Amino acid sequence: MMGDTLTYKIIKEHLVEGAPAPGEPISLRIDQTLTQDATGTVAYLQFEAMGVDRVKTDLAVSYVDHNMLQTGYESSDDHRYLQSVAARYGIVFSRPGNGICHQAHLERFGAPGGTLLGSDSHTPTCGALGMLAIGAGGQDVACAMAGMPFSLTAPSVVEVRLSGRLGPWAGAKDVILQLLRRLGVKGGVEKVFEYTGPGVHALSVPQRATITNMGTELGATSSVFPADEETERWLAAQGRAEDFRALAADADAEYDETIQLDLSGVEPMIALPHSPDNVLPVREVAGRRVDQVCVGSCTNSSYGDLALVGALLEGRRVHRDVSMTVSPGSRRVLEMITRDGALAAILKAGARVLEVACGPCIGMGQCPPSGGVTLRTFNRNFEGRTGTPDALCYLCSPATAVAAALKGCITDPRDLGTAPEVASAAEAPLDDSGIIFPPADGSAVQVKRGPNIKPIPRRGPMPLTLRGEALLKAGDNVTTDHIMPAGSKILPLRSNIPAISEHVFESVDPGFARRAVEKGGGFVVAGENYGQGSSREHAALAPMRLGLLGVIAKSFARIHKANLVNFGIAPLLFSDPADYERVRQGDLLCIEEAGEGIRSGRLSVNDETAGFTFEVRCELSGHQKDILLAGGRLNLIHMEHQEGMAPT
Ligand code: MIC
Ligand code: SF4
Repeated sequence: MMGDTLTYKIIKEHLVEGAPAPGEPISLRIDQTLTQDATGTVAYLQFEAMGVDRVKTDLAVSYVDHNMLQTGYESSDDHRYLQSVAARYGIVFSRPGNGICHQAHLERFGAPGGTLLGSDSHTPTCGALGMLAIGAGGQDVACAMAGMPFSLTAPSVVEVRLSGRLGPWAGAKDVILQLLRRLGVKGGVEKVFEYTGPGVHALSVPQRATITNMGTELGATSSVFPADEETERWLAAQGRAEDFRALAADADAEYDETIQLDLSGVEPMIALPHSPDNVLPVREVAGRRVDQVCVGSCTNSSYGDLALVGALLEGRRVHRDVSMTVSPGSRRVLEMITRDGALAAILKAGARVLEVACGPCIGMGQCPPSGGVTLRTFNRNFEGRTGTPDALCYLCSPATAVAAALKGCITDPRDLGTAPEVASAAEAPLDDSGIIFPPADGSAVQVKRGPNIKPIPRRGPMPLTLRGEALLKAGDNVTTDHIMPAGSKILPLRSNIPAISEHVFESVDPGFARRAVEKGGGFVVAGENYGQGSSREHAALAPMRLGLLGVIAKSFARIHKANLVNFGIAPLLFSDPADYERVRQGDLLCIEEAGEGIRSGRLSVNDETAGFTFEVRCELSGHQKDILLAGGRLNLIHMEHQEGMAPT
């Protein structure tokens, strides 16, 4: 009998149902949840609709970090709603300014060996602490808060065996960019990446977090590091030594795949527009002009990252043609760089310091100039995500970002000479001033709703026949940013599904929303990896509101597929990918006896316009089929309640 991987040790400790083997449907007990404001309002509206009196997980935290501009009353109302709902139901509230959810959770709450479910796709960041941390839609997180286990396909486990140590100018970002170059944005679907080997110990916890954070861009279910002496030291520096527990895979653990990576061979890398896997060594694109440089985001906003930026900018000036911004990942990071002088160096060099928030990463300000080139230490560079449709967005490490800010063009940081040495943490007193803990009994708390907070629309059970137009024919790798854009104009509508649904597919096809309504709903036809990127369930909820019946694609991204099911939209796979070529936008498609087809997993689609029939598959667990046929997860929960059954 072979030993266990770290991933399966945690899975087995939390297993509620199913066989713990790759590909099997399993459900896990969830210890902690996190939400952020852009997905949180809808998550809590759904939680409220479940009629539970208090959260049932060990810990639930509600962060406010995305929607920070408060350009109108909408976001302010959302924040007030989130704070009141937290107090009412026993949820810890992280106030705006306390931190970007993943950085703040890593510092304050993440713990080795636990499970964390978050309504944000970068939740795996806490895998840096030896935690199994998974991103999901808000509905699934709401169910976890209500005490239900989380269902998923048991992942296969890829060992990434690290040797050597990073050279002076190479960063953790370069490691994950190199993996993205090798494996691509769907290389990790239904997989967990588990880091092992002698190279692990030379990486600090925040460096590990950069890697686990961007494992999401591989499409991975999660990424995880062992909990070792470095983890223990780092947790002690956060005043949480008692949360440490040593954890690693068994020495004879068997992996489904192994990738060897020698850290000493990693050189500065950069992702070119418009995909995080479009990666080249920096030196191959050196010399390209740069208009903007942004440091921050949940990927690269730790103390170590910003201390490096401060050290590199010390005594230098940002190039006159470059606008540079720096956003600290947490109040604690800001406090540290204030105390040790890095902040002063950043300011003196001419960079702008933004508030502690996601900021430009989610298009909240700092849209580049038209046709502009922006270099960001972030994790996504999908077309249009910056808020400027024709901007060119590159992703790189903080060192590469500073090199470009100083020179005005893409520059290999090794050209800057000797690399400064920086620590991964600095002294700062522990400070919970940005956190509001809930009262022991919240039953008297009034939940405050603003006029922009609208009830979540629901649809009825799935009809016998699904009939409608192929409203859109899209290609491969459609992102949730394409389906449901974010940015400062649309993000304030996250609590108002009728209003936000008018923006579905806006950047791809401005007429989509109106057409969908006029035609009374229909289908989307797409290629591989449909719905990659964010966990935003708005990318399912808003199309549901427009009448979308199903998406027929060659393959789906994990979280989005689950979100489609949760809102009663059928995720269907072409049995023969060649049929994708034959269906045209505007064709009338009809699926008879849809319920039986969903149950059996095979359905036949009649393209009435073109006059042919093709087969599609519906690959879902039994529970997911129940959800889909009920027209969504909340419907099913209510049906089960009415039948007097406890939710499972
Ligand atoms: C993102 O990076 O796209 C987001 C914004 O953090 C999303 C969540 C959202 O859309 O609210 C994510 O990654 O899940
Ligand atoms: Fe925020 Fe960007 Fe991280 Fe999403 S990827 S959580 S928007 S910083």
